[in-house]
Amino acid sequence: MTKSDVNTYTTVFHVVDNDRDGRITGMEARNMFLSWKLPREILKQVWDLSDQDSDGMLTLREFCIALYLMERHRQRSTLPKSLPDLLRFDEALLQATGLPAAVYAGPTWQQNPGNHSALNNR
Ligand SMILES: [Ca+2]
Ligand SMILES: [Ca+2]
Repeated sequence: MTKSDVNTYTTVFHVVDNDRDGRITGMEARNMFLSWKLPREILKQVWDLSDQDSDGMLTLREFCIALYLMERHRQRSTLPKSLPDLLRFDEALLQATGLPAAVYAGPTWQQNPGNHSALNNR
């Protein structure tokens, strides 16, 4: 996945996320998914592959994966049986959305705004 892919997907994400809660529900995704005119079972497979925590909603990260899989399917008509590690740890995607675990570690580094030296040390 390239950075410009991720940028495009992010733009689509914000359009599709009607209530702006940062998650795409099945309802929100429906029209966009249908506009791809893929068979229903493919859409279901794409959704299941992308929804990594199976909460029935897609985060930005999961949504990027979904769009990527649909584009890939359109080009080559194949879907992976399970999500390849290559995609799970895709560099452009991680840069844009962070590691999945970072979601839960959110507040701790806001408490130390002055302590960025370790992060900035290149
Ligand atoms: Ca939403
Ligand atoms: Ca999810």
